[in-house]
Amino acid sequence: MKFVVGCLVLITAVSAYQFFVSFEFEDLSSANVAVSTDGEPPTTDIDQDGLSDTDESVWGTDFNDSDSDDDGFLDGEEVASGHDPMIPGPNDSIIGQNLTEKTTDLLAAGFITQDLKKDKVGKSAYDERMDTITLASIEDYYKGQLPPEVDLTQTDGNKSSQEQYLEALSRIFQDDVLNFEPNEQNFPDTVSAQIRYFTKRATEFKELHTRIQKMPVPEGWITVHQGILNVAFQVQTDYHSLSQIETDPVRATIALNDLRVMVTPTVQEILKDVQNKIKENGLSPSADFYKMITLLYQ
Ligand SMILES: [Ca+2]
Ligand SMILES: [Ca+2]
Ligand SMILES: [Ca+2]
Repeated sequence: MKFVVGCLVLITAVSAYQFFVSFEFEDLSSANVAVSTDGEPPTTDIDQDGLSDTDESVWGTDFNDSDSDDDGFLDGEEVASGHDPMIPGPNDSIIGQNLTEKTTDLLAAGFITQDLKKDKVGKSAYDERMDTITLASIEDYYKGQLPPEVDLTQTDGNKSSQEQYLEALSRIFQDDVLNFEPNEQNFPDTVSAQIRYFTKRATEFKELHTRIQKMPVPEGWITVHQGILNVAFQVQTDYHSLSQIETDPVRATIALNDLRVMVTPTVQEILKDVQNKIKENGLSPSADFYKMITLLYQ
């Protein structure tokens, strides 16, 4: 267990370092919340709440009401800070408690009670307690990523409904996923723009999750489908957490690690399942579908 924790801390530290050096620090008080991402055409925001009219439909909020759940916080403010704009506060956090505060509290308690005084407790007890604190944050993070229970519509598992299913998946992925990955040209270079970028991506993955959830699923594909839904939810949570870089850097660091290290193997595992099913059931998906698979494997 200790080795695993050590590796996680190391990976997280390296990722965090690369992440933070890419930042140009600036005053966030001037940040304008989630109106548009740099380089993208501005979208309209009729009620001026920081959430574009298009994004309001993803969140199910009213584009004519700046505070859809009447809890005193603007819809755009809520999305950008990881709160649900349709559930009145205070218990409306999408991502859970502040992990930086929690970690700091645990460390402070350890120093006060002298449980974290290396000279007093010895090196091995000290190491063990530090591991426990690190693990507690990581565990809390993953507890917040438990995907919601969803009701899926099932269809029969004949060949044509399976092929239709793959086509529908391929369309959704082409629309919503394959143009996501930031590269050096389109990744914003200021903190406020990066935060808007992460918030925007979270909204896009929420939309992806909703679209996939509504698809009819042929018999035999439920596990694959559930896997895809879970990844969409996981990535949505990761982007929400990354957007909290200023207020909760511990959470953002774990999220970055999750996106870089945990998500890819899960996606590849699902793609392997999909390919096996195509072979087993003698399906012939279109060329577009294979193009999507190739792109996702990269
Ligand atoms: Ca709006
Ligand atoms: Ca509100
Ligand atoms: Ca709310």
